[in-house]
Amino acid sequence: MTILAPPTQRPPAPARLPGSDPRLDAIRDKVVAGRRLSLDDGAVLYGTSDIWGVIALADLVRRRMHADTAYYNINKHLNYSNVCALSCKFCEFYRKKGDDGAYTRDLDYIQSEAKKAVELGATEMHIVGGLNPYLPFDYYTDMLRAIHDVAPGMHLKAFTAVELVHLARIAKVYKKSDPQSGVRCVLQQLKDAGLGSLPGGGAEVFDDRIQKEAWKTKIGSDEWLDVHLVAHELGLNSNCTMLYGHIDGRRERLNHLEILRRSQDKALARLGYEGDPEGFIATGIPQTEPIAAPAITLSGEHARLPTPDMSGDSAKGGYYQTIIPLPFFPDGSELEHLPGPTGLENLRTIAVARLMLDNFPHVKAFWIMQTLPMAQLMLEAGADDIDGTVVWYDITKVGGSSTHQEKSVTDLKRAIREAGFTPVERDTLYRRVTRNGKDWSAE
Ligand code: V47
Repeated sequence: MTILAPPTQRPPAPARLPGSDPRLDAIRDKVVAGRRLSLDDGAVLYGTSDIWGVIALADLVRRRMHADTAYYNINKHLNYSNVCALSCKFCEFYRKKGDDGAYTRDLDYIQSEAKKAVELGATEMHIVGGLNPYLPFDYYTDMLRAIHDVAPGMHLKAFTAVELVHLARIAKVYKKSDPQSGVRCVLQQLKDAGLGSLPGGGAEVFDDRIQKEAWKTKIGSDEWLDVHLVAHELGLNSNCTMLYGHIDGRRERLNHLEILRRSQDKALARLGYEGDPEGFIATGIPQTEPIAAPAITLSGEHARLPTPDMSGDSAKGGYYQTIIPLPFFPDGSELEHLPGPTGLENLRTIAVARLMLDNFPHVKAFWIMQTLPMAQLMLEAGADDIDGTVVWYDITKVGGSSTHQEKSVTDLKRAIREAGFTPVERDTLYRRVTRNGKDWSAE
């Protein structure tokens, strides 16, 4: 017979659960107080075996910013050409002119895709391609105008920083001595033609060693950051990515996040936000001159940054909206011999990004690359967005899937609800969308 000990004789409850890491206590105190984490804190978050402790901290930040909201959108990706002057080792998308499967879409094709997007009720087209040396600059402005002719309300999130430097070169306005002015010139023309924001691609990992080994001839971190700075100055919002799990290490990822965090500090300082010594954001007090940026931490409802006004003189309100950690897919690339990151590394990386990027309103688990089941889990690990319905995606094909990678709104909402969150349709600028059939309006 088992005799239960009376309550007074039970051993005291352990101070922490088995497997939990005491080093996370000090980090939790900082997170609770809204203070910025250091790179050393980041190394603990990456190094600890208590991955569930890390996830719980990221969830705390995510819920403080977005409660149980999880965003999705109705969008369509368009890859206008896969012909590329570069041959990055991680990329299975690029082709050389004349190769099997090389394509460049004409304006009729692009317009018909835009019409299909309207039929689907899409609010966004995400448009990127290779650095095609055979297309003139006019192709790009004509493309944006052609889409707007048939889809006037569509937000065009288009062209990565790498493409924009390429466009400045083919438009013959690029000067090595002053790369920003050429990029400003093409961005202004693209904006006049209907460009709405910049996607986050092409950032890879900001590190010279890795760049030399895996994407030698691509622009480096300084130029990538310059392009986004100019976009922000022109009132365009942008996103950023981190391509990880190839020849990079965790320390390099943390450096990448730190560089992005500092870049966002500057964008928010230009917007008039002041850093608070205690870490919590002080609401915007406009400053006359852009300053060396203080650390600015977003917290609570302040995670809702103002939608930039893209017109006239007030067009200086751009910032990074979301970080999208992208797990490396080896298949078909020159780095095919590498295994790619594991599911737990993907979960941890989303959580670390949420915790380190305290001045980013959003963290996206891009379901196409993470898979929808993993994106569901990531909503509990710091992510508040899973991207959209997508339809066709040509850059990575997970597990041998075709370019047709589509989810219905019902699929996305079901996945979000099942994970315990409330699905909210957003537009590209994270405004809530209200629908009446195919017609929609944003907040
Ligand atoms: O720039 C290329 C990456 C990016 C591979 O801004 C690869 O909302 C993994 O930037 N394995 C394009 N990744 C995707 C992208 C993106 C996606 C979703 C939303 C947004 C946004 C941006 O894909 C490229 C590159 O970094 N990539 N090859 C690969 N084998």
